[in-house]
Amino acid sequence: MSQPLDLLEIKDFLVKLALEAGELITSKTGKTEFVDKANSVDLVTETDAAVEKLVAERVAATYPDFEFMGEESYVPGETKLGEKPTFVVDPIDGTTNFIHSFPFSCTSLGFTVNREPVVGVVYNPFLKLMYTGVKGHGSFLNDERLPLRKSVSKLTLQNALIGIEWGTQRSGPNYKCKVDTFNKLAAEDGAMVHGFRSLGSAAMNICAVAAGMLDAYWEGGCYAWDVAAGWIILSEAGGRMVGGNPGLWNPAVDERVYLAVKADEGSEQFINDFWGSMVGKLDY
Ligand code: LIP
Repeated sequence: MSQPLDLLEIKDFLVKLALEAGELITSKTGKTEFVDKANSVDLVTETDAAVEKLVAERVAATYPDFEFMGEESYVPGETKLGEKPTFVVDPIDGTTNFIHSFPFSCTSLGFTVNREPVVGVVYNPFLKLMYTGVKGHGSFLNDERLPLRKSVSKLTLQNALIGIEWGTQRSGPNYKCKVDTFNKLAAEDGAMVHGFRSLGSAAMNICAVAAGMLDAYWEGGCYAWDVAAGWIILSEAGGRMVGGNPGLWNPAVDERVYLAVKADEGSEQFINDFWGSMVGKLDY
């Protein structure tokens, strides 16, 4: 019978690896040419690839029997997230931030079993923010347990500070759904929420929700590697990840449409109110 997984040992391995990856990331920021992927706002650099290579090599050397899924080696239609223990990695989440030297990029190192995130490490080497989460063992920002901020009032849509992203699709029905929903949420004759923030990194947005710095984060179009690590960090902080479309209470990690909500007694009502404010549906 295979040995039970030591999730805390895996977390420690990923923290050490994140620090090593962070050294590489900070050494290259502002010095790396970028190229387009799907279009002129979907960007990648040779540093993304170099960091993924480093992470993949360390994982293969330490956990040769586990699977690996990374953004830069993903092959659409071929790479599938299976039930085996899998490292689900975005070497640099917030690549556009990295290119612009805006200090909100991170390495996002997730670990799933049966497609469920169980260990997550998200490290922003510019601001020295190490977010960690292990199933059943809580989540932390550096040495502080999450959430850092207790709600001063019950979470409501009107009082919410919401993480959003424009993403890389800038035309078509998904873009229209986002823009129309942003407007409905912000407008005086809509929900008139307190505000929006776009950190430019799904992982950083989710960790900000886990910490209680954001009340929620809504996005469609990102992938399992963008969210896997943040997901367990969020849930171990008492937060909740539901789908980015109405009624999707239990999304898969590769659902590609997400709504992260902080720990709060009002979160279920918030989720229903948010979904009720959407204009159209996301389809990725
Ligand atoms: C980014 C995501 C972000 C999304 C961007 C991009 P990347 O990941 O974290 O949420 O809005 O379009 O996909 O490409 O920087 O690893």
